[in-house]
Amino acid sequence: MLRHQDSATRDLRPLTGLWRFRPDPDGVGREERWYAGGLAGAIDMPVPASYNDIVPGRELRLHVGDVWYQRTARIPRGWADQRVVLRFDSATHRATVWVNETEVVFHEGGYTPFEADITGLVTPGEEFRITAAVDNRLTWESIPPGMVVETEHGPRQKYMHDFFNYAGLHRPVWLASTPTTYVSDVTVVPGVDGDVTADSVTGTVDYTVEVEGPRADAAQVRVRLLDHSGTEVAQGEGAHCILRIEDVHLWGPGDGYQYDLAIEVVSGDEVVDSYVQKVGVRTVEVRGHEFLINGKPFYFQGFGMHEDHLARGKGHDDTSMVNDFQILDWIGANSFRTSHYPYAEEVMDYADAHGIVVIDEVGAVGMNGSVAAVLGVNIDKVFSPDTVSEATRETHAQAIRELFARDKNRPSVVLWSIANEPESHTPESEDYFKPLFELARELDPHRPIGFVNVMYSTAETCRLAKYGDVIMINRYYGWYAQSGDLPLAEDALRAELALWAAQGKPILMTEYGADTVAGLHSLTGTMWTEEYQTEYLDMHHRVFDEFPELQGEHVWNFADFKTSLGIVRVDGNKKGAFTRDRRPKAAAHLLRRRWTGR
Ligand code: BDP
Repeated sequence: MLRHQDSATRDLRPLTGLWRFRPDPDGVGREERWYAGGLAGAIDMPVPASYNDIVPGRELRLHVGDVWYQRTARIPRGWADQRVVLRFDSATHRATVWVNETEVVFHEGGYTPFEADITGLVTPGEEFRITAAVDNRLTWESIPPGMVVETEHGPRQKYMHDFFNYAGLHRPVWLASTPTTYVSDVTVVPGVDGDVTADSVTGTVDYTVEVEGPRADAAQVRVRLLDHSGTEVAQGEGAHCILRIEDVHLWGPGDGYQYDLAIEVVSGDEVVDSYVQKVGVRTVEVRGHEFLINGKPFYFQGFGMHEDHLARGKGHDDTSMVNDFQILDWIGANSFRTSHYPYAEEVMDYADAHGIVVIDEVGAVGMNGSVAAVLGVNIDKVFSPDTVSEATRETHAQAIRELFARDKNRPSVVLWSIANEPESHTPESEDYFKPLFELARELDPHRPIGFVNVMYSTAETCRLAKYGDVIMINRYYGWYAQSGDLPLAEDALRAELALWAAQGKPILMTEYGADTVAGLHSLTGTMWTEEYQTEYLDMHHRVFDEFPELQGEHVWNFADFKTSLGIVRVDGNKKGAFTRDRRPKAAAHLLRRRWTGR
């Protein structure tokens, strides 16, 4: 889905700020038509933010079901004759939206955008009411999956993944105008003609522009490709064409150079619509055990992260975003994984613009009985008609389609992860995943694809590794296995890496880490201390450096984060190199030394 923007023919207004908000614990709002008027007894709720931690008390934090958001907005007078669109960058995990009393859109999936054309329902110059019922329930048919258990004290949400089920409107909401005949989608596929490592490289940009609206058939598309100084470096005619850029400035790690593809839809002399698409030209290739960006081996160093902050939970905020990216720069990280769901588009824009490499992950996490058991949730069979089933796969496929559509043009995205730590050694898991790998390949034949494996499936038993281009593994030797015993852990890690190395693909250690309470110290190798975390990391790095097949290390996690309540987490997961408020643990300094030499 094409993002909106201000252009010569378009306007964009954020609908962020305070919305009215009312939880619906009894699930009566739809029947009682709460959208038909002002929300009774509503409180103020910031957007974007998770609602869970805003109000003291358990009620909202552990709420299960719908909550209602509402506000009014005015359509600018100048928007007469324009198409008007209401866009939500996300609503976690599903939402129904009304404009005044008309339902305009329903969307499933908590981390991808959706929109509604509301032109016929609103009047330029006048106010209208937006109401959204946002449902946070995770079920066997949602991505990620979960279970709602009915009890005498009301419903209880259970889930099999290790981060808190924050919900609400986590990202901005927008009111946008476009011309009635408009650019509805743009796809760019960058490439190079010849040797990408040569001194002077010719870049190619294969673009496709889709136009919709009453004048679409008669309209022409013309494009100009502009460099940073605004100089035209190529131009094209038609909805599909391949542009050539002599002596291209490549996008690369640490260099987020992007061109502007200035698109115009014209009819005679009239510019009907104009839209600017950013384009980074780079190549990505897996060759043997190497992961090549622009023909050069790239070693991933960085973190698995989370959208997780004090008070606003998963709500996007530019201040924290830039601060987190500055910290990543300080520590020498060149990449991160969007564990375990698509992140805000602002985050992806920043990564594109600054040359930060991203493993983009679909929100499919918690499909593993063994992992769930560690977190205190017991399930018999993960893949079955009653649990993760064909219906779940439909939701999962849709989540893949929507993420790929959202992020397809991003140079920062060099690898897709279609799931984190699913069971992957059983025939049922293979049956479930095979079509999803096929779908992902069909949607994007240009980027490598993979999934993230967990220790319960080894190099010998994993049935999914063969479908991926790279091997991504999360391993916790010295934490969940050989707990506290680093010599034993070291042997086990080395032995396992040797088995994966034999498969001839690049190996990425997408998670390794140890829970660490900042300020807890020990001279005797005690787990949970800062010393243990650094020794643990040192041991891993020693082993990693023995394996040329290993092409990356992403520490789990960048920062401490919230999880569900349980006996294995003390106020959340503490595997951060930083605390939740971004103070460095000793590990952060160790990583900085390793990654920057400073
Ligand atoms: C892995 C998961 C991650 C967890 C981590 C941990 O991928 O979500 O938070 O382990 O246990 O199983 O800390």
